[in-house]
Amino acid sequence: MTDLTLGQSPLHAALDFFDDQHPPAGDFLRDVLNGLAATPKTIPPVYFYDAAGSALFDQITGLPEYYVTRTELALLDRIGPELARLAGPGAVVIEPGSGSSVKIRKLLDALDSPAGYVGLDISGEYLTAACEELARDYPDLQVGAICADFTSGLSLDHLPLPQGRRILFFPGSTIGNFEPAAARDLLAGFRQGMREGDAILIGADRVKSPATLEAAYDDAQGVTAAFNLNLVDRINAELNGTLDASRLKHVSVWNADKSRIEMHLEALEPQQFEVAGQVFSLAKGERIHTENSHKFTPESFRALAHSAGFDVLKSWSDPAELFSLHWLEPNVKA
Ligand code: AVI
Repeated sequence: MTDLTLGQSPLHAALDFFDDQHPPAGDFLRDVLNGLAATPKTIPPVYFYDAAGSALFDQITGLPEYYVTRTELALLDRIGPELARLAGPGAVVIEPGSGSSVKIRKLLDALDSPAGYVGLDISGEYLTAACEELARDYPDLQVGAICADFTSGLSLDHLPLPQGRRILFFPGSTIGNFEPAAARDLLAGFRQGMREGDAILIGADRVKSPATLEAAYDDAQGVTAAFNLNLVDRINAELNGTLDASRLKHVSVWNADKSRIEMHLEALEPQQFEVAGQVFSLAKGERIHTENSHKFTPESFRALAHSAGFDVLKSWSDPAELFSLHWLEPNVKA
């Protein structure tokens, strides 16, 4: 293994390299205090994913109303041979925000003798565990891990990667959780780390009936509500908060103007609460905005890709046109 951090990090025997870029930890306290002082009140969705929130998100991916994950998985199965042809032999897959091991395995299994896999995530512990498991299961694959914040761009040039074509894999419609300008900046940041001939395989959820969308984000079993309300538990536990989850309700609404599902926590009655000694109040019906999940048409997605310097070479959808995967390649070289 090449330990690019020269001894600052634990050794990960199964990996070919571990590049710890020491991403700055998000400042939960600062972001919550600023967000609650703003109008409307807001908390960034990145804070959903503590251990309890990540477990709830895993449950969401299996819910009958949440068509996103199963549709994308079925699509990956269907288009596997085409992906193998597009990527060619010996590709190196790079996964920013490395997530579901089921999806990455489907992709690796579909490709023609992939040469490498690099997972990139802000949480080093989770990342290295997932990459090590992959390295053990795919002994012919060179596997590396980068502990970094992928929203600050990709820097890959210093890494001992195999020669093949690089394919960035960004599934799940995570792109939809970014505001349009941030989504463009994110893709443009990816593009800077790419060479001619490299590609992105990206999942993007589609615009569909508001009823289907709202149900996907407000399921009958209340798992998405628990996921949203878990933020309250996290604030109370970690930031000395006094929010009362029983006086808040989970709301999911389709915002047609912005083409996005929004999740909010809505006050059932007027209330005051503290976070880290600061007092806040909510009027009855007032909301704390906790997440945006943008949905795309083929045209709006193509416009986003173009604005970040990519051409959409190929797009695939399931028969019901719920979800799409797109193959992007950098257009004119900078
Ligand atoms: C992670 N992300 C793509 C999910 C989504 O669909 O926007 C997060 C989520 N929020 C509620 N349900 C799922």
